[in-house]
Amino acid sequence: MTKPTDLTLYTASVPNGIKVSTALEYLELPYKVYPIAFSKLEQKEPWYLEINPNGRVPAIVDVDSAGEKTCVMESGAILLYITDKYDPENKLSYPFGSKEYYEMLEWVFWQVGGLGPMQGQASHFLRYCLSDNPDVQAYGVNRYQNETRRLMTVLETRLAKQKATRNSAYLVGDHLSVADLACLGWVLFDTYVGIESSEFPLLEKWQDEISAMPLIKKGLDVPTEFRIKQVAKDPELLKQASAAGQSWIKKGGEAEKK
Ligand SMILES: N[C@@H](CCC(=O)N[C@@H](CS)C(=O)NCC(=O)O)C(=O)O
Repeated sequence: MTKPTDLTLYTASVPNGIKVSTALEYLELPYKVYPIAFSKLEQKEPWYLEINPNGRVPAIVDVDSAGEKTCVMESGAILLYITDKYDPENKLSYPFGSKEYYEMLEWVFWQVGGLGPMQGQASHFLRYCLSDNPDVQAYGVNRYQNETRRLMTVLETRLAKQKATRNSAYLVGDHLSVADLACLGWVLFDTYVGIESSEFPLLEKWQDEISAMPLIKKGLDVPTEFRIKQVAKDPELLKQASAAGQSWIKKGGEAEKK
């Protein structure tokens, strides 16, 4: 069985969500989308916590033809679940046990343990900081923007090495894999955290080329049109995005404290 019978993706138009929708689209798998409304704190509702006890997106529920239900949370685990189950031809992965398979794991784990959390904090302090103290904001922006830049330098260096040693434009092996999609979800939000794409020329070319692939483009537009590059360049749209984010982050923090 290489196609899901009944798979639902719970997601929003955010870095961790688009990692999964781009993978599902690239593999041309059938799936349903349930858009999670952050403004209504739907990600903290009891029914959703049954699926993802961490109260975050993404999550998937995969019901097989025998009615057996599997819930998976954590974007990295979801990407590996999808490729393990539904990518037998390794279009977006590498054969289990191969050198490239472990390199793919390295970059997926590197992203979920490093780039995601650090860039998420850069985004928090730059766009959604709830403190009125400008020193608090400046410290957070400085610390996490610098760390995000350092991590993007690691990606830039990896791409240079891949080009030199394998003549490859991808993070692992000779083709696109979930390692690229895990990182792409965040790299596309670079300008939003005050980092110009042009600071990292290889990474800029990598993100432009991958996001222009028709199936990837389709996945970026799940559950709504992907507009972060436009938003990041428009002061009015940025103001609206910050205000909306601050509002649910404040309510979400209070709900989680309870
Ligand atoms: N480690 C998790 C992180 C998930 C995460 O933080 N998702 C964010 C969106 S990018 C979210 O759901 N935020 C909602 C909230 O904080 O309540 C993963 O990789 O899936």
